[in-house]
Amino acid sequence: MARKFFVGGNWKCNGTTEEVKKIVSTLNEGQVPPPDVVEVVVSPPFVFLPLVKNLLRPDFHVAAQNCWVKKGGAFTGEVSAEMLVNLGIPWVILGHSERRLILNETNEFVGEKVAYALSKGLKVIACVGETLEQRESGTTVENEFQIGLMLFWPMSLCGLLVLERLQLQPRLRKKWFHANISPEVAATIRIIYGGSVNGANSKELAAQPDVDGFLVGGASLKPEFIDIIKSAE
Ligand code: G2H
Repeated sequence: MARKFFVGGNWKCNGTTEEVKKIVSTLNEGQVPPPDVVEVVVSPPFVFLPLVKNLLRPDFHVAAQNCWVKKGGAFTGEVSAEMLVNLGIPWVILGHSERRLILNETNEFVGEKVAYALSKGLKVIACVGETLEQRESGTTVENEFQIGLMLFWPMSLCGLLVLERLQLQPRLRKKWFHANISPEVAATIRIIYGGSVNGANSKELAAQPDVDGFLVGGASLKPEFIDIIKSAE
């Protein structure tokens, strides 16, 4: 059975209240395919989550961009999975390449975060990927799967992000999950692509084998995000 296409908008560390309201207004007015065809999830910075959740059309959903690795407490500056659940935030992005590269989040740390978030009922957009340097040195994305994903297996992974390079796709086809995890996971997991997706390239990217959706950064702040959502059709 065809998997529902997923389009995530990662707003990263951008926006003022007024800008956020404008983006939401554009989204709310957008003519897009119905929810049984495409699942749309936008991810504003933490401070705007309640505002966006309250203003956003009901067929779109919200995601946090991160959460703490375990139960909250004396962890200054962190936001726990329990808090997201308490606010009614259904999704969380974990292991984004910017957090791995800039904040030194490791596979093990990301794996623990994913496991904890799933255990609290959050749906997870788990990000893996590789830089060109890692790729050329043989540190492959499969290693991230093995180290990261095995830590929190069994799980019900709701989305899976592949960053940086579309050339990764042939190595990430569903057969990898079939061989290394289980046929059931291979049948249900969604592989979503991230990295410079925009209104001009989304249609072609969506037609690639085993691309079940996108995580969109910069273009998700612009009206072209509606065109990207439409590429699900
Ligand atoms: C990769 C991606 C999604 P962008 O970071 O987060 O962002 O579409 O801006 O490349």
